[in-house]
Amino acid sequence: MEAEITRAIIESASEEWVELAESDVIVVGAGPSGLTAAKYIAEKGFKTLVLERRLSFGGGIGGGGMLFHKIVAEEEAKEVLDDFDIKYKVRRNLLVIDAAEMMAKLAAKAIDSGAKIIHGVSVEDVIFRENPLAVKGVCIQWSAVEISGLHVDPIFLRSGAVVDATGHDAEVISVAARKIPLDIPVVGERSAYSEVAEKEIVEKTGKVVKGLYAAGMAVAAVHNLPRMGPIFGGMLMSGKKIAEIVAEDLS
Ligand code: 48H
Repeated sequence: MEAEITRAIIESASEEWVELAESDVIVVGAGPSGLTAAKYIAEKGFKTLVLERRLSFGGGIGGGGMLFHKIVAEEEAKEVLDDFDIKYKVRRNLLVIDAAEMMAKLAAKAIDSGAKIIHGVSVEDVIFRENPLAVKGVCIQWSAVEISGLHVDPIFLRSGAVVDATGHDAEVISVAARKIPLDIPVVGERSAYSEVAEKEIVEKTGKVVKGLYAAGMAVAAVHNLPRMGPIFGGMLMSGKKIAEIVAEDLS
């Protein structure tokens, strides 16, 4: 029995990993922007892989506002919330949402739309080509290896598009900006200015270089935009917008 458990797990995981060596789209980060992007991209029929460093979904959602288990969104996010069947209550002109419900439903709908989500994997670099400059995939490592500090070489996953949905540090774009001539200084986000921050992030959501895209707080890091605190509508709308842009570029 024990040997069969091991065979069942390793056989089925390995079969899938062989398939995952190439995807249409790799979304890095299973936070609000990444999960939203994954759902809308996958439901258009693109082979979509989400890589998440942690062993959980939702990125910054679970922490709510300073560990109070609620987050908020503005009116504009209603359409996306409805697409995910996420409930809300209106209070002080804001939509108030349960953090646990949002994490669970974003993940469930992304998976049901066909996106594959793998936990415990970190993206540490990109694959690139020159003339014209383009990102062609990512270099990945088990998060446990990353945390251990052991020197273990990564493996590669190719894709037509890579979406950096890694949050405040824009990890994928930052490493690319250091190592290939992207011509963008990733200077980081600005201090809080909630009235404008979400709108600006959605506006600037888009392509960074051929094959590499920014969604969610990564957009603020790349474009030096203000943060907004625990208000998440902009993250959802940024995820939806990047899905439309990526789908158009890949079609
Ligand atoms: C694999 C990685 C890697 C990597 C990171 O932080 P997130 O929730 O990101 P967003 O942009 O979808 O949402 C931001 C929101 O949570 C937030 O922080 C807000 C609104 N803040 C406003 C404010 O003022 O503070 O999720 C990113 C996910 C996390 O789960 C990371 O573990 C994961 O990406 N991740 N996964 N490889 N290199 N880097």
